[in-house]
Amino acid sequence: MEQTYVMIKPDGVQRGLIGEIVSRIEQKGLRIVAMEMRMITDDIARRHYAEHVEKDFFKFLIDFITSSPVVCMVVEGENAVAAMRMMSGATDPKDASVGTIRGDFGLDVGRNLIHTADSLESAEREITIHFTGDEMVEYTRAEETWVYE
Ligand code: D4T
Repeated sequence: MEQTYVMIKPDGVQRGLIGEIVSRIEQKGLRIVAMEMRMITDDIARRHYAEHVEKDFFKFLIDFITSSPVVCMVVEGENAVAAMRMMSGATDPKDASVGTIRGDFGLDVGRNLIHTADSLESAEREITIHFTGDEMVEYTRAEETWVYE
């Protein structure tokens, strides 16, 4: 089982897409083991997006992600990192396939609705930034014998 970090960005919250996105995660069969609505602080935002500090869109990104509440989650399951990236779609919604969250609901790269960690290493780093161990729960979903062989 892998764990990944997922965040519904301010545009996803403001556009009333929390339920839709959470529903897709549940319907995929993945297990949400931590979830909280928060305002991201400037400090947390800079740590989260540290790899982009030199990019010209960095200031925009920090301003955007701290502008309104987000929903932070830890999502668990087999191949959870890749599964969530596939469900989110390409970074720029203009390139994202229909059927993905960005492909179905987005139009602009600066309003791409959801963040999901891009590797296991990133997932571990991001989970540590956003959650403490005791904020995550351990359980199985009753339907899991019907999700996994
Ligand atoms: P995140 O990290 O938000 O899940 O997006 P991705 O993993 O798919 O893409 P990323 O790290 O390359 O980009 C981070 C974040 O920056 C915004 N962005 C990106 C932007 O505003 N302008 C740009 O030109 C790019 C490349 C969108 C996502």
